[in-house]
Amino acid sequence: MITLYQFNSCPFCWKVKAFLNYTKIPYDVVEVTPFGMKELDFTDHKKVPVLKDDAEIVVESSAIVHYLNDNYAHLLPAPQDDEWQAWVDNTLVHYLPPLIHPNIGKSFHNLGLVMTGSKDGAVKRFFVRLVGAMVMPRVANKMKLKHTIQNPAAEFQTALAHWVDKGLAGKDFYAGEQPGLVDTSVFGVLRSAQGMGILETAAVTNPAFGRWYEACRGMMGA
Ligand SMILES: N[C@@H](CCC(=O)N[C@@H](CS)C(=O)NCC(=O)O)C(=O)O
Repeated sequence: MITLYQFNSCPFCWKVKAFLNYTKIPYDVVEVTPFGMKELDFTDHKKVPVLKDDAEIVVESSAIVHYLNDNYAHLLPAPQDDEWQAWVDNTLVHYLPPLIHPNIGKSFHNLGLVMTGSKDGAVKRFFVRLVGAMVMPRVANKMKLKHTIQNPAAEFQTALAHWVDKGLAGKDFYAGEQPGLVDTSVFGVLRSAQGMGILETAAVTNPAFGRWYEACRGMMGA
């Protein structure tokens, strides 16, 4: 049985979930406590996602997706898959923290959205949300400096336009008529921001992006 150890707020975890959902591989989810990560006591890797497949432990989202594809799904690779996967991990994902956590108030609000389905008790949920809202705007600021992001909203729109123009390039999906690995990765990281107004704004500004996103959403889960 496959178990995914994750944070519901984590874009890399959503990348794996989008792949699992699209390829209909059954899996369980364990929500990891951000402080202490005691659920990951079985591994020295203290980042999510972590995948357990019976005795096999796989870490790092891209390695997990490749493991799942090689062992279960067998989606065919498309040209330049690796370049786009690298763009997702090294460029696209960096815009999300500054957009989701620009300040404590917005961060608190958005963390509430991602924790809606949490099975944790109310006290733990509130504590995780409060501490998260105090920590995440600082993390987001560091990310802006590290990746020289000056205007996250505008640069995010530019990144999505790049995806639509050069990635989709007039096709329904990157892989053609059906989604492939890259579609699940792009959709997955973006899915972590669903319901926060960011993607909804992007879909109005860039309708081709909106159509692709909604099509993926229907096939890759909630
Ligand atoms: N390169 C890793 C990145 C994973 C990552 O940064 N996960 C974050 C959550 S989004 C994490 O676990 N942070 C906890 C920490 O650094 O203590 C991957 O693709 O899996």
